[in-house]
Amino acid sequence: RLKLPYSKRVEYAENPITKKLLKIISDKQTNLCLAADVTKSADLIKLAEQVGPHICLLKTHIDIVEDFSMELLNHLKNIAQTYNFILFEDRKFADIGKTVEHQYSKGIYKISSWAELVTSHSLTGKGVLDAIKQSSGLENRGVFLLAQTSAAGSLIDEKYTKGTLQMMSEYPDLITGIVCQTPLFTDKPGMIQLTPGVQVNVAGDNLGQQYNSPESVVLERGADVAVVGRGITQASEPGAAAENYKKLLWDAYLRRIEV
Ligand code: UP6
Repeated sequence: RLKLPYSKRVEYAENPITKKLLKIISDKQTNLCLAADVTKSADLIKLAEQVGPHICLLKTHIDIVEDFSMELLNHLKNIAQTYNFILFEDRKFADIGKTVEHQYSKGIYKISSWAELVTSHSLTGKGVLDAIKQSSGLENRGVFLLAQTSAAGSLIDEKYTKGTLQMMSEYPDLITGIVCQTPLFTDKPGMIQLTPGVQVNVAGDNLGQQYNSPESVVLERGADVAVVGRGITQASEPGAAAENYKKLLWDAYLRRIEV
């Protein structure tokens, strides 16, 4: 996985959104995912417009938006189409299958209706994946499973991480990839490693977040797509900051496949 260009990995992917994502990454030459963690609809729309040209994924926590409406999602869908990126809800499902089925498709957010990608914990086992699979149909939805976290003092241990990778292997048609911090599955070019906790010149925050540089996550830690939040959202010019992260991450990727 680590030495293959994104474009060559499309054929290994079994999930359609993984294929779509790999194509977007190659076409736009960006392996940057924005963590669009803002709490007002207008700010989210503005951010998506500024950063859209530079990202492959726009990751939301839709439940932090104070003035949420379906109108917001129509805006985001349009922007995603204009700039060719994928909407990705970082819901981190962690309940029994039946409850996840409801959380995925019902309630005010109706996540399955607009997010082509979601995150899920592996904590409660396969029922979660069966629930998502049942409600979405296989054609156009993908899941990132969380196998490690960037948070300090996390209770996730090696056994949990291994078990998560086992789940990934059992659902190759549904799983787009794994959220993790180290290169865990180098033998699977059809799976994407998504790595959050990325910022330049900052080590962490006061709530346990731990950051690594763009170069280190791609070259040492095996990231295929890097998640950057506050490094972009809190910059004076988010568009310019995103462009800078895009360049740093893409250069690191070029070095990785060439070495
Ligand atoms: N995220 C992490 N670490 C994980 C999993 N997910 O930081 O292990 C998510 C957070 C946030 C984003 O929920 O949306 O990635 C990181 O944002 P930041 O760059 O502002 O710290």
